[in-house]
Amino acid sequence: MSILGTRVLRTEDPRFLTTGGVYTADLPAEGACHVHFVRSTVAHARLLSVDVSAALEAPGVVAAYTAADLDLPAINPPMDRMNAAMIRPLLARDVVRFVGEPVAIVVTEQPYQSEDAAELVDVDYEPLPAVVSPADAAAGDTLLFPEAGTNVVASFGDAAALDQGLFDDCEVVVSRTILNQRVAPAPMEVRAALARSDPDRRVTAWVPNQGAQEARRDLARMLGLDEHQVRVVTPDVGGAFGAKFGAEAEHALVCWVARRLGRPARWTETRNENLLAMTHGRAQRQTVTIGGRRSGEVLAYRLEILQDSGAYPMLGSFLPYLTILMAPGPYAFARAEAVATSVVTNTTPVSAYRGAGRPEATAAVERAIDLFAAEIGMDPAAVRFKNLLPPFTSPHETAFGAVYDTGDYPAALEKVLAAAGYEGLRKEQAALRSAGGPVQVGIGLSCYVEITGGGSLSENSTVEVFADGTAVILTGTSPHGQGHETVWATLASAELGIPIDKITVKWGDTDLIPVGGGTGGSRSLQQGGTAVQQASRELLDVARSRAASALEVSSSDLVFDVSSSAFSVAGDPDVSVLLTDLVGDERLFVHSVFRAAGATFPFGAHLAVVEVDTETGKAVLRRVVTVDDAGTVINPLLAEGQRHGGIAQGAAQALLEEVVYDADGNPLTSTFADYPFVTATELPSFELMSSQTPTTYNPLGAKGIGEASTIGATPAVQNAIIDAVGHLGIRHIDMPASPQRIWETLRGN
Ligand code: MCN
Repeated sequence: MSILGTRVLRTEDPRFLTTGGVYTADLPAEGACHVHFVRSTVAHARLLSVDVSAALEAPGVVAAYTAADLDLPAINPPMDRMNAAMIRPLLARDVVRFVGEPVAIVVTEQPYQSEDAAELVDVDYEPLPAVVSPADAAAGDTLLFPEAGTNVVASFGDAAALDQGLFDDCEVVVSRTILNQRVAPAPMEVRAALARSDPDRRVTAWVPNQGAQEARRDLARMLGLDEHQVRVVTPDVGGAFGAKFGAEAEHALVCWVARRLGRPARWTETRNENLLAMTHGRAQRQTVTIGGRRSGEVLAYRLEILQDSGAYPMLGSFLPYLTILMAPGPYAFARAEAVATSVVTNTTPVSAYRGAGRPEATAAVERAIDLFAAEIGMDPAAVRFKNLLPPFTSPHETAFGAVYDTGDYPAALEKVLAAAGYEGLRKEQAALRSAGGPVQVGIGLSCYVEITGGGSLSENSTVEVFADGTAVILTGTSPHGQGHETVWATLASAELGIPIDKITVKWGDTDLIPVGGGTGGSRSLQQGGTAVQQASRELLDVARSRAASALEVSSSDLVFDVSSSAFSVAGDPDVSVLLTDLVGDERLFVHSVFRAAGATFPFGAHLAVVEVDTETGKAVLRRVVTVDDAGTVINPLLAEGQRHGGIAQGAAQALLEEVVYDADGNPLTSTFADYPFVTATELPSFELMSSQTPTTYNPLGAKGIGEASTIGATPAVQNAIIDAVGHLGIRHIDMPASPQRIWETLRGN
């Protein structure tokens, strides 16, 4: 029996649970100096002067720099479609645009000396009006980049061309503006870098990231170097959630300091800096309009998005593109439209965060469906069944150009409803409502389809077998909690018969693996894992011809037995040769590139049960029942782990997480005392249903699971909270549905 599809234990865990990982901050670096960033304390201001002279006299200070010392160009927006005038100097020059933006560097011998020295840096700000809300940014009264002539980074779709008659034949139309709030990725490991300038002026940078090759590209671009002059090495990474893709200004500046001083330089930010200056996620204001018949058919849907990009265009400005791509979700709406505008504001830049654009699409349409159901007085499950696309096995193209590969959306919802005992839950709710007690129960649903592996469709892998019975896999993906070491070894073992514990997986060193797409968009298994399987199979082909020579038979007469990892002559098992014995003077390895036929579209349904205390506003999550169909599952243990983490993160957005600024752009959530994240005590055990609808786009049949549950959980939990108080006339509560917000809504504030 194949080990694929079995619950192979994570081979990573013994090390993490005993000696612990080796993170960037743990790496030894003799003679390293410490980089500290002096960050703007004002959201929007003219920088009149930055004076580091007093800091230079402080104990242990090696150097201090301002923008005037830098010989590096400003960073251009990452995509052509973004406003090209919105450039970012690596250290603020002339203007600061968010609290936390680096304005100076202080370099010290010891880390503890840097904060005292940084206090002595004298920055003279002339405050400018801060633009905090995206609506104000869109109004354009104050411009962050006057030279750009607008605060708009990019637009998607033509708002002026929206169909005025879209809802004409609808019996019922509901419209609402809802918030998909700004959240902080908050990985356990904060950002860090260690850089060394090599004698040949190459720079080696150790950076926690999601893909060394992308980080190298970013560093080379920011440092004005060719890629071959930069080597990136990825140590253990303590969580990333999309926010460690590539490299940021701070990473490049650490490299610059190392080159400038000719000695290693290192930086590890504080948690406060991380919450201030690591990119944030989500941050969309959405207006949904939905219309249809009183019998439950939705005829038309419109989504209008205002995306807060933060102070500088990054991937966040592009996320509405993905939100629009997935706007109608799993539904067969007759007509749908979506448009978006991304604007800059005086806040921390926004980039990818688990799901990156797709959770926002699901949140919008799932709220819209519930608003419509409430308006026509129909059960939200029944409305969903009326509008879900029927099952399909050959690709289905949507009006927005997404090509859904395979899916059975009604089956996912049916399974979840049955497992949760939906009818019983509704009866319990009715009983509680008629009893009129303070604690009410709500049942929230969400159906979703999302896109994974949508960027580069290719990934490479090298598999090499050694005479001592071991093997090494090189991969272009870059795990940071997903368990690739386990699964990539499992995939090779299933082909080659070499035990998993004899297989080493390597990634994240650009000298060793110059090409790779990294880990993001839940692409790794379907592209990187398939590349490992493909390379292993090709290696067996090479080995087969060597075995044929060794045994003096024709290749076609040979069979490979995985359980013994040996070739033998068909019908004569005694004439055999071990795979590892075929390594001679010539190495036995294969480098292979797999190219997927397309992006894949995982789907599912989530049901959440929430209790809301109508006197205090406190919501308690009681149950989460989900189907998350990611095609063929290679390791159910790991896939379930991803679902657990995803549900927790998704529920946290609905319940409590939010980055908040005051009207002047001062962050109010820059410590973990103010920024709440979810812990096990707030979460029930999750009820995970199994469902596997293979894709035809890769030989494994696998789709991505890394983000799916985050996408499904948020609207299910939000809908459950609103459902708990729906009988009191409440149709919507923005996220996070904190006790205060629920309490205020109940009191009509
Ligand atoms: N898997 C499987 N069968 C499937 C799909 C996946 O067995 N059909 C397994 C894979 O072998 C892998 C894991 O599940 O071990 C996740 O695989 P995949 O869905 O391919 O996702 P990636 O490995 O590409 O992970 C990326 C995804 C993203 S985009 C974010 S954001 C995210 C996430 O993973 N950030 C994480 N999960 C995270 N988990 C941790 N612990 N930390 C993060 O920062």
